[in-house]
Amino acid sequence: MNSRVGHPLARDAMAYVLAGGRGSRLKELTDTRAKPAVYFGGKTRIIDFALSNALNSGIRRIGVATQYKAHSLIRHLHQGWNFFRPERNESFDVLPASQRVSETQWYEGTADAVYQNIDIIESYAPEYMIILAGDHIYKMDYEQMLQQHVNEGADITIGCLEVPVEEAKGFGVMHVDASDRIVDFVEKPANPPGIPGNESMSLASMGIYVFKTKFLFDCLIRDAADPTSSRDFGKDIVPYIVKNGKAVAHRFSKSCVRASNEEESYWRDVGTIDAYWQANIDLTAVVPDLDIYDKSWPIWSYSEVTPPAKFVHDDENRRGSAISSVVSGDCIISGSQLYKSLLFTGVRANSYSRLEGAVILPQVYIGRHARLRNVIIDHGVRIPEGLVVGEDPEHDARRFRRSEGGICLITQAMIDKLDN
Ligand code: ADQ
Ligand code: ADP
Repeated sequence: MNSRVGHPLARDAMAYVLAGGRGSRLKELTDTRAKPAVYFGGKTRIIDFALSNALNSGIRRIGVATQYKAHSLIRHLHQGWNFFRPERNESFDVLPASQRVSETQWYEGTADAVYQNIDIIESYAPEYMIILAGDHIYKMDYEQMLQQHVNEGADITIGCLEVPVEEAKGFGVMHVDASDRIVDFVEKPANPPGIPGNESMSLASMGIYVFKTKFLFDCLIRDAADPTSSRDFGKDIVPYIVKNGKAVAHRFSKSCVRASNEEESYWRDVGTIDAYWQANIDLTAVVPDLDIYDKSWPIWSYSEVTPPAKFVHDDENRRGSAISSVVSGDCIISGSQLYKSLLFTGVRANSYSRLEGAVILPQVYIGRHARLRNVIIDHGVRIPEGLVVGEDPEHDARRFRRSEGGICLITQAMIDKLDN
């Protein structure tokens, strides 16, 4: 199984990123943008992780299927992912649900989002397809998965990881035999089965699938002719192949790209306010589990040219300072203090303000004397002078979106309603 077939398979593969989902548990953060377009980690958006994995794995053909609120996602892809050249056999296609097959039809499910673009994929004649979700944070070498797929002669290879049983309800859950062949698969089971011998954990699908292109097309065409199908990989395509073909599990631990001193294989869904806040704040740790400074596996993104971040000792003798924080370009921290916070591009924080556990999206302005603890502040919000958040939970919950874990999400609409 470890023997490699020698030739890099990534160059014969096309990555197809499903980026149409809303991610409704992120609440107002996905009111105007799709989950894959949500900002993450100071300079990047969530989708950059799957796309960078594809690029770093050697894949040079990429398609991105978009649907829900795709404006800022499409703009980001055009700005940041526009360096693919047809003369080098490279391609990058943004594929909005554009009613190519029928004039009234959006993408029905994830399988339909591929089916409706079969002709575009065919025009590039990739030998393998790797289907990815555009909404997870992880670093993975897909070449390893392609190699396993070919070595095993599988019909489908599914990326999987172990998750606690109580969290497995939101995943496709599988059983494998001793050779990691999948013998059973249930999509989002109410009572997720545990791993034999380790009942507290379940083997969950990461929603990453490798196919030979021809086999995938046959499956999609058969599925499209079935009026009872919901046209979804997890609900329809995968269960069918597990039953009628050879489905193999690929363990994420075999192909995750680890930071040198890290034990854990890092994968996060960041699908809730709490998970999103935590994964961003984790980057302020002394040695974060996710290494965004690793030059061997860079996370590519659109990044505007910015002046450097600046820390100002103001004329009233307040020191602008940041401790254990991540601060992006074009931020000016003037006479205010940051602790364990992550600032995206272009944030202005003014005198006497204190931020702790703050995830601040681009172009936010923070007025004087603000005290903000455990917050996420959306793109472009203007925080009024003296705003205090994170000291009175009930008061916060009346004004802002307060999560179970006590994190306040603040948008401009919420600020506009204050004092009215
Ligand atoms: P879910 O997490 O429910 O399950 P799903 O809603 O199917 O994921 O979305 C998968 C990806 O497709 C997401 O990136 C989403 O943005 C995108 N998407 C959703 N609907 C789309 C559409 N109509 N057009 C284009 N893109 C769309 C899946 C699998 C599970 C697996 C989990 C892992 O079904 O088996 O465990 O992913 O997260
Ligand atoms: P997101 O916050 O996900 O980027 P928005 O569309 O709400 O989504 O982005 C709003 C911000 O993007 C605004 O600050 C605006 O100045 C900027 N913006 C809007 N349209 C464009 C564009 N065509 N090119 C560059 N920046 C833009």
